[in-house]
Amino acid sequence: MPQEERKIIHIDMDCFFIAVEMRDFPELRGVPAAVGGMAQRRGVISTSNYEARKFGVRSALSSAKAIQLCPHLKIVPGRYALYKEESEKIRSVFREFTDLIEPLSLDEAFLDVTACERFDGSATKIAYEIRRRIFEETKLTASAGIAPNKFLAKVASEWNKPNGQKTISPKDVDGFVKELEIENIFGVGKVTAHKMKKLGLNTCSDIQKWDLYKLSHHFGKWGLQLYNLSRGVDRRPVVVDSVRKSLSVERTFSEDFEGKGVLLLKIESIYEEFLKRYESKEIPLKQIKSLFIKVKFFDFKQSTHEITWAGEFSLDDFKNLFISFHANDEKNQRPVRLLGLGVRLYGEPQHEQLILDV
Ligand code: TTP
Ligand code: MG
Repeated sequence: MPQEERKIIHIDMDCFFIAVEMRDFPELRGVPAAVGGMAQRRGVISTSNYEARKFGVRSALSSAKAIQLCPHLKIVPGRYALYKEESEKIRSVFREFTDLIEPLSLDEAFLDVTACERFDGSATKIAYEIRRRIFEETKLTASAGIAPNKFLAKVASEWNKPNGQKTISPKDVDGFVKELEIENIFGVGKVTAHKMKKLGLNTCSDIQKWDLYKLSHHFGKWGLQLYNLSRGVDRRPVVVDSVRKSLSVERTFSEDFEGKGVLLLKIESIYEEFLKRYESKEIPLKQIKSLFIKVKFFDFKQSTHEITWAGEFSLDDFKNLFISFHANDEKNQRPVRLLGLGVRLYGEPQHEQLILDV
């Protein structure tokens, strides 16, 4: 099917974590507020409400800096299990409209509604209804972007945030991308944007003036991507992840922890939970490819440590994995905000290997 014929919706909840808190605690409404760790414990901001954003308080900023910028900021600890529950409710709403759902995070997903026949197939009306149903179920607001592909749908969902939506219909694509600044293209971070601007590329229409050869010369393999995206062309499908590639359990702490001893204790309790999940899924041992631990530090930098594996595993194997990771580099001893552990799996069930005696 040509990409013009697809109808993609990108849904993104508005200031998700703090929106949940404002819903449950009215004293946080109308004043600058954020979810985050304590400043005294070198905590960071997970997200902030719009009142706080006016002061420059944003995700990943240290809480200490946030209070400097906005002295009357109210910082509350996160309730991650609850955010996950709300996320589940949102996903059930999506399933009322399509099975083609690609979640990007707890609060964000792409939906392919090309085959959805409700509202005479109008993706704009479907998006309104999805947002209305989300509000009915959670009392939280979402924004939506509706477009012929993922790239444009995602850009569009930002356009009328919060609690709004924008449709880019196929006939509007050309006009829309012409004005679009390069920072909106996925994959263009600060460094690439700087490089592009030095070359005189500020908007998609600037990129359109370069031929594929020139783009490839300057940006390598990425040149083709730029060529297409600057014209609003993006053929990536909405991918439903059906084959399980890993099984893991992770936990975000309400405060940062450091020190091998305390983190090993955390590993013990996470492992218990993991084992319950593992056993409930009846995954055969031979499907295990590797064991891994995942660590997110107080500054949101993230690292995984992995070891190839075959056969039985135990708590001690994960503990040893953590100990070697911890000892490997001083950087790995920074305060930790999230710990996870799990197994990676072979994509397809592995067949018994036949061993022949000769
Ligand atoms: P986002 O969708 O990036 O942000 P948001 O929903 O808070 O705000 P917006 O209205 O602009 O969409 O992230 C979703 C949630 O993920 C956010 O509520 C908190 C969490 N998060 C972090 O914990 N740390 C981070 O650095 C980011 C970017 C998000
Ligand atoms: Mg969001």
